[in-house]
Amino acid sequence: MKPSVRCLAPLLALLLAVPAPGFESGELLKATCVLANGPAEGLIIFTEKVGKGKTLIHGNVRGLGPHSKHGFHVHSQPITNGNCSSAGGHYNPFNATHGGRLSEERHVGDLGNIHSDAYGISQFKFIDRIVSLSDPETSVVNHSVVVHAAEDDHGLGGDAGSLATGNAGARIGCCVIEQQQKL
Ligand SMILES: [Cu+2]
Ligand SMILES: [Zn+2]
Repeated sequence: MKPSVRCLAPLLALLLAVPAPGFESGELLKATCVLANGPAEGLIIFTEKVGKGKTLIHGNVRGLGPHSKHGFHVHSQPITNGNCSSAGGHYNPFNATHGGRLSEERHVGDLGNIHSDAYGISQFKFIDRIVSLSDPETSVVNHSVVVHAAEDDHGLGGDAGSLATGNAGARIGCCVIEQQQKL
C-alpha cells in the first residue's frame, strides 16, 4: 500500500494549502495594517494563536496631537483610492450598538481609543477577545483600521452620534488589514 500513500501525499499537500475555513489549533496567524492616507501614520499588527479566542493588537502611530485620545476602530470596508471615507461604518456584523472595547455591547470593530504622548506618538499593545483573524464571523482581515481626530466616548455621550460612532470625529489615518503569508 506504500506507493498509493505516496501518490496521495501531493494531493493532500494541495488540499492543505487551500485557505480552508478551519484553521489548525495553535496555528499563529498574523495580519498587518500600514496606517496612511492622512496625518496619522504607523503600523498596526494583529496576532492570533488559533483556538485561544483572543487576538493581540499592537502598534505605533505618529502624527497625532500631543497628550490626546483618538478613536481607534475596525471599519467594514477596505479603503479605495486612499480615501478613509471609503472604509464605511464600524465593522458591525451582529448589528450591535456602538461601545468601547470593554463594553458589554459593542461593534466587533470597536477598539476604543489610542493615547498619544507629548510628541503625538502612540505605542499600544492590548488583547481583544472579539476581533479575530480565523473566525469567519468576526475576522477583520480585508476590513480597515481607522484612526480618528477625536476621542471615542464609547457610546456614553448621550446622543445619537455617540451610539453610532462614539463621536470620534474626522478620519485622520486608515489602512486595509492584510493577512500575512505563512512561512
Ligand atoms: Cu472609526
Ligand atoms: Zn462602533
